[in-house]
Amino acid sequence: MFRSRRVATLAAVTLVAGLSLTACGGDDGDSGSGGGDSSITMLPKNLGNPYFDTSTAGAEKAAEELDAEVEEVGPDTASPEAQVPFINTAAQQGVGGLIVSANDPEAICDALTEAMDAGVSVVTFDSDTNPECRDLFINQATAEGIAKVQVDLIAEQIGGSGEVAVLSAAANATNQNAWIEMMEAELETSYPDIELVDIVYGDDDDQKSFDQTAALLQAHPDLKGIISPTTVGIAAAARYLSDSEHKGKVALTGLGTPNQMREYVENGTVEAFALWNPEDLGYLAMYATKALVDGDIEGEEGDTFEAGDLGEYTVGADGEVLLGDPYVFNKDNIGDFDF
Ligand code: RAM
Repeated sequence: MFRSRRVATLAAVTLVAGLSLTACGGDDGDSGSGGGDSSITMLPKNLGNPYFDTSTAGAEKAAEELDAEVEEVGPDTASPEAQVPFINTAAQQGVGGLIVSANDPEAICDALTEAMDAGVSVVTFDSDTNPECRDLFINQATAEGIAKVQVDLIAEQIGGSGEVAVLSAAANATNQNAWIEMMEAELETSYPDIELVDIVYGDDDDQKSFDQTAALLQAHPDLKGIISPTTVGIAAAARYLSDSEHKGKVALTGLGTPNQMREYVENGTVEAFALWNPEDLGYLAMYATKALVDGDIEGEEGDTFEAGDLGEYTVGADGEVLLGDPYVFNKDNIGDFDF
C-alpha cells in the first residue's frame, strides 16, 4: 500500500501562469508511519493513477523541505466506502495531518470529523468534502475556470455546434460534479448550438472508461465530441478513439496529464486538453497542512502561509486555498512537460 518517491524539479524552460515543469524519477525511501505531529497521511481517491502519483511526489518534496513525514495510503477503487478505513487508521495512529481527495462530499464526513476531534488537521485537495468536514481545501483552480477551459476547447474543436457527451470519473466525485454543473451552464450561455446528450461514468478505472467510450459512440452516432474531465477517462477515451474509425472525426478534450496524452496529441487523436500541475497541488497541500499542524494558521479566511518555491498563499472564503489557473496543452507545447 505504501509508496514513496523522490522528485527532481527540472529547470523551468517555459513557465506559464505559475505552472512549473517537473519530472518524476528515482526511488525510494521509507518514511515509515506512526504517530506524532509531523507525520502526515496522504489519501488520494485511489492508488495507481499517475495524476495522484505526481501529487504525492509533490507532497513528498514539500515534506522533505519541511522535515515532515508523509505516508501515502489508499484504496484500489475510487469509492468513498473504501477511503473510510484509511481515515480511521490515520486517526488511530494520531497523525498530525491527513490530506485527502474525496470520493464523495458527504460519505466520508463522519470519519473525517472523528479524525478532527482526535486532533488531526484535515485538509482536502483536488476533490473537496462539505466544508465543515475539513480544515482547508486546496483547490487546483476555480471550478468556473476549469469548466470554461474545457467547454471553450470542445467548442473550438467541433466548430461551435453539434452533439457532445461527458465521460466523467466516479458518479459522486465532488470535483467532477462541480465542473460538469458549470460546463452545462457555460454551454447554455455561450454555446447554444452545442447539445450535451449524455454523461457517463468510468469511475477513474481505465477499462471501464474505455468501455464507456465505446458505448457512447455506439449510442450516439452523431456525436461530434467528448469532454472527459478526468485524467484516467481522457487517456482511456483517447486510446479507444486512436484505434477506431472515429479518430480525427470525434473530438476529445478534457483534463489530462501530458505524459499520458502525448502519444494521442502527436498522432492526431487529440488537439488540445487542459490541466494544472498535480505536483504543485500536492506540494501546496503539504505546506498548508504543516502550517495547520504547527499552529501557524488556523484555516481562517485571511490566514497567510509560505509554500516553499510556490511563494505565499492566503486562505480564502470557506477555508479554500487556490493554486492557480488551468493550463492548455497542445502539440506545440506538450514536449515541454514531463508529468
Ligand atoms: C483524475 C481524478 C482527479 C482529477 C483529475 C483531473 O485523476 O479524478 O480527481 O482532478 O482526474
